[in-house]
Amino acid sequence: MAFKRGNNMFLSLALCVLSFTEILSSVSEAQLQVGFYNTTCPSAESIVRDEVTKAVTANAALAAGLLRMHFHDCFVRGCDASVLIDSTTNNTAEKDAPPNKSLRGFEVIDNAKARLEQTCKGIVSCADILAFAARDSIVLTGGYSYKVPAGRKDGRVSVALETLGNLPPPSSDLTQLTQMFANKGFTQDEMITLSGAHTIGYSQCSSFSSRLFSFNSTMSQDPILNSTYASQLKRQCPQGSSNASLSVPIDLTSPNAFDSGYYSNLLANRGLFTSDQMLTSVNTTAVALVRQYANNSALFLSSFATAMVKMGYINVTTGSNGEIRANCRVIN
Ligand code: HEM
Ligand SMILES: *[C@@H]1O[C@H](CO)[C@@H](O)[C@H](O)[C@H]1NC(C)=O
Ligand SMILES: *[C@@H]1O[C@H](CO)[C@@H](O)[C@H](O)[C@H]1NC(C)=O
Ligand SMILES: *[C@@H]1O[C@H](CO)[C@@H](O)[C@H](O)[C@H]1NC(C)=O
Ligand SMILES: *[C@@H]1O[C@H](CO)[C@@H](O)[C@H](O)[C@H]1NC(C)=O
Ligand SMILES: *[C@@H]1O[C@H](CO)[C@@H](O)[C@H](O)[C@H]1NC(C)=O
Ligand SMILES: *[C@@H]1O[C@H](CO)[C@@H](O)[C@H](O)[C@H]1NC(C)=O
Ligand SMILES: *[C@@H]1O[C@H](CO)[C@@H](O)[C@H](O)[C@H]1NC(C)=O
Ligand SMILES: *[C@@H]1O[C@H](CO)[C@@H](O)[C@H](O)[C@H]1NC(C)=O
Ligand SMILES: CC(=O)N[C@H]1CO[C@H](CO)[C@@H](O)[C@@H]1O
Repeated sequence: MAFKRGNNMFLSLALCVLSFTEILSSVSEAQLQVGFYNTTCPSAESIVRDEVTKAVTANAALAAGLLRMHFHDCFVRGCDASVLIDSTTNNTAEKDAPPNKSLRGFEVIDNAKARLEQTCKGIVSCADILAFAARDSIVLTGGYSYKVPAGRKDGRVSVALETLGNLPPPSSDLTQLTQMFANKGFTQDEMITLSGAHTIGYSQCSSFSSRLFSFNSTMSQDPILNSTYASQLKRQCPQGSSNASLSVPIDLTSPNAFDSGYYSNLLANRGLFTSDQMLTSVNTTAVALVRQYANNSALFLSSFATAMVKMGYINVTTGSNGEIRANCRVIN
């Protein structure tokens, strides 16, 4: 009896210790930390900033490319740099799926990674490099800076088909957008905030040409689209052209400035994608936020920074899971 009780006590104590360690480790595995590389690679963030600055100075449009890449990374399998992996003979990777069209800036990440491997080999993950680079791109184009919690590990899987169903197409309506962002833990307001990334960057014609030439069976042009803007787009993107090198600014007024111009465009029916324009076309709650952002760029910029930190947490792998890729394009 005494033995039994003692045994039980020992057992429950052991269980207690076990579950306590389990809780500790699961907490630390779910957590990212600002300044994660403070001691292991103190120059990590400045090296990334330096490479992003060089690239964006040479080609301002790369800022948009790097921001979009972080989004495409996080929405597919979490922020694990799966978007950077090259396809192999056996595997078609995310970057070779249709929504990858015009992803750009891969070489900026490669350059940062090469320097980081020289400075602190095997320490800084590609997923963190992407998160830093997206923040730096926002800052370089005039957005608000924010601290990037880090400590992500790189994944070992990248599957082209997984982009479908995780990345919303530009033809999405408000319900679809709200749902696809809800699937990643975002509210409709946060979806509207993150869509503001379209204040910088460019798009190929194919992402919106149906709004100009084949809207539906009775109308060739989307009637919401401002007709002056539509004419301008038709000059830039002639019907039938499949030239992938043609591109137009998503925010026609300031494609390299991180401002609230995107929302003003929506209110003037100059949203480039259906997915953009739908933010003002059906739901009064959504329109109210668009108006607020159009009228208060400081509110937009600070909400955007907050939403980016949240995006950077989507299904991250940390601790002993995952790896630190030596080359961001190939799993170790
Ligand atoms: C709301 C749903 C979204 C849809 C439907 C969407 C769709 C698109 C499309 C179709 C393009 C143009 C691709 C091309 O044809 O060249 C694009 C570009 C871009 N997207 Fe989005 N996107 C969405 C959300 C986001 C988010 C959340 C971010 C970042 C936080 C983002 C950042 C960008 C940037 C910066 C570009 C310009 C890229 C460049 O110039 O290289 N997008 N997006
Ligand atoms: C890294 O250093 C910064 C600045 O001193 C500090 O705010 C941050 O908490 C530190 N992070 C870690 C994980 O040590
Ligand atoms: C592709 O698959 C074959 C057979 O499963 C395997 O032998 C080969 O190593 C794989 N190649 C790569 C690059 O993964
Ligand atoms: C994380 O991944 C799980 C499946 O592994 C999925 O059910 C969940 O929705 C994902 N969470 C986010 C925020 O994407
Ligand atoms: C085409 O779109 C217009 C404007 O949204 C709409 O009124 C009309 O019913 C649509 N026609 C068809 C055939 O879907
Ligand atoms: C479209 O925008 C132009 C200014 O660029 C404006 O003059 C015109 O009234 C707008 N059209 C409509 C239908 O709102
Ligand atoms: C495609 O567009 C680019 C950029 O405008 C242009 O330089 C190129 O000549 C075009 N190619 C063709 C085949 O029209
Ligand atoms: C508009 O969006 C709000 C906030 O997400 C939602 O509660 C409401 O049901 C939506 N209304 C319509 C008509 O879609
Ligand atoms: C913002 O709204 C106020 C009225 O509430 C208006 O006077 C002002 O012009 C607006 N500013 C912008 C940039 O739209
Ligand atoms: C930049 C890039 O990797 N583009 C690829 C996107 O996917 C298509 C196939 O859907 C490839 O042809 C492109 O090379």
